[in-house]
Amino acid sequence: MAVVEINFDGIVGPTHNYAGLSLGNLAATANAGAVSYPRAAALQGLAKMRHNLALGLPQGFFVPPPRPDAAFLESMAIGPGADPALVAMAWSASAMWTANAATVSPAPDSAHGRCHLTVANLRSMPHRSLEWPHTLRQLELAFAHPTFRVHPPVPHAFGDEGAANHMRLCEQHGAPGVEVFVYGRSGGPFPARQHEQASRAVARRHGLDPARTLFVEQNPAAIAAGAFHNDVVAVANARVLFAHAEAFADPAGTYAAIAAAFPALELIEVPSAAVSLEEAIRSYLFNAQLVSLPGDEMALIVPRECSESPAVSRYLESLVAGNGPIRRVLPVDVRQSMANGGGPACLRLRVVCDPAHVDPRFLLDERKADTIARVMARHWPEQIDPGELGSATLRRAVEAARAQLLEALGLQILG
Ligand code: SUG
Repeated sequence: MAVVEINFDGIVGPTHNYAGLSLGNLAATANAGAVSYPRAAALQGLAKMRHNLALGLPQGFFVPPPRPDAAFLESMAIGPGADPALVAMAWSASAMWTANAATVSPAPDSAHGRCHLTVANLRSMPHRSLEWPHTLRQLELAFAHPTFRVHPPVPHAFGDEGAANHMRLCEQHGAPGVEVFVYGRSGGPFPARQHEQASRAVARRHGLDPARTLFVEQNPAAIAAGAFHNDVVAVANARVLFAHAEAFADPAGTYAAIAAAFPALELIEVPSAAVSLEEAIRSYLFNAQLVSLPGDEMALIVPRECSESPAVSRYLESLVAGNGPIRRVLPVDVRQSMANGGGPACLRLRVVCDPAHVDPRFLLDERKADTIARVMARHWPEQIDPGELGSATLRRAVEAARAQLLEALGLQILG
């Protein structure tokens, strides 16, 4: 079978909640303390996966880690009366945003001829720093075939947030590509989560060709405006880079460097006059899945919130009416995730490989989606008030829910 791009979405865990844990993520901060709807959130995520399947795209998934995180509760001696923020960290369902699970370099880009995955340490946010051990176990299982190489995180001194700060341009997915790593510099009101030295270490580990590897700085003003990851303001697929005019610290220099390494580049830059940086971040226009459909037409899978912004709607109409490479705009409803700052692109990790080399337990088809939906409908809590986090009754319910999912998928080994 040919090499294809597979999107691996994170199944939304049964503890999905709004605890306001991510400084610099404006949606998550605005919704801190709100009641969440884990069942609806999980079904929305699953519907997005089915939408991709219906488009003829291969689809995979990852399962949520055990939450609450017992090792964290114990090592921090979190007991009754503890700071609610600490309790919420242990209960976070943030592993659903698999764009932050790892950085992936497909085999054609690597001197080793293997597909490399480096698990992200996510060290900038305490709740997210708890994700990597389970992610590592899961990736080692899903990608055990010798054509893959799964690496543990880079040292925690250097923050790494995975594929959310990484873009790839190529003629076709299976051809050698140019990989663009986007890092931030600290200094603004919010943390810069991706460190340059982490990106450089990942590129070295993956055996990338320096002539086809770029390191570019994110615009500090974009981080200050709420673009805590590059994928909030830019996305790439095949020959296309779709970016906001204020995404990079040096936009002209960035485009010139990419074009020098990849002359076939088709740049679609959205000017601030058409969509302001604030509107881009509010609507998550760029946190879209830019995908090549069978037949090679390109589609932009955007969150429904885009249609609520007159400026973004106008822009998208003109985009499709023009003669550019993006031929279709397809809205999806992931509102529960969006309220925590996670759009369609945050919910997926792209892996370019031969599907026959992936452990089939992590690949989705309609029948399996029906099974997963049944487990969610039956076992995922309908709603969670953040005040309930820490409750023994809720803990039993969410642990049982996850166990049911693992059993239905034959993945008890991750229990
Ligand atoms: O890391 N939100 C996530 C959203 C991640 C989005 N991912 C990408 N852009 N690729 C984050 O800020 C909020 C959880 C809370 O506050 O309860 C949260 O972790």
